[in-house]
Amino acid sequence: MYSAITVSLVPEAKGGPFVYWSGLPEACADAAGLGFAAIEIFPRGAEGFDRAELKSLLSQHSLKLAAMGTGAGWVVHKLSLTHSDAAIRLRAREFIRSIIDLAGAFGAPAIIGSMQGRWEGDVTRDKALNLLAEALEDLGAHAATYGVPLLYEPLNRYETNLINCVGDTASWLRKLRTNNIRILADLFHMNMEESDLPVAIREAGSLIGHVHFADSNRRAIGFGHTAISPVIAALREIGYSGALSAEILPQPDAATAARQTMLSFQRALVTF
Ligand SMILES: [Mn+2]
Repeated sequence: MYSAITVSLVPEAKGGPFVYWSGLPEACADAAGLGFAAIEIFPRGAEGFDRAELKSLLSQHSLKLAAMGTGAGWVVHKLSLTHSDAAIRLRAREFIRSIIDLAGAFGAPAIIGSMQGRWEGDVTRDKALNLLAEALEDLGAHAATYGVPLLYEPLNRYETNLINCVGDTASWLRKLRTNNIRILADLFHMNMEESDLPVAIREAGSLIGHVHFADSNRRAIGFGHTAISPVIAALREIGYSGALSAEILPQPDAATAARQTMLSFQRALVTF
């Protein structure tokens, strides 16, 4: 396992669960200074993204790119893979494809979270899940050309009505033709939806490809009431070797949230 911390480059997402908001140079310097191994970026889009700057910052600070989010497609452009309008669904897919290309060039996977949308109106739950499955087949195959998986994140009930639990996600993914989708286990969403976090992690096993490391209240681990040691033990048991990425609110401030995350690794005896 390795440590990672989130950076938002999307002003419209202000208030969202990302630690750093003041640009990549500051985020990389601070993350590396605290001993993080990687950053996870929430970009505004692939267009206009300064790839050369990212490459140079990662190398300068010996950081790796853990993953890139696609949520700006929803936050900024209101795109979703399950929208009732086929033209919007197509634009959603192209937006995600462009992030797969951007992250893939750095050997990192893209994340499908809020871009999954929700079922409503003319779109039944079955139809939405079929639309989502079709998109994952296509985008999962595209991610494979970079030798990376595509990450799918089950969200809590207030953010989607499609699939909320890790176990249900695992059963659903096992029915797809592609074997290149991995589950993003977000401990904040899981705190709301699972009856037992370690059990859910063990059940999904090798399908887990990324972890959003957040406490029950979306703050740094240790600032809420999630028992983290059994979660770490379950991740060890399934042989998880991916990121523990702090997708958390910058509370009381970014520096304290980042430091608390590092402290929580030490307290849970996570060694990298
Ligand atoms: Mn998340």
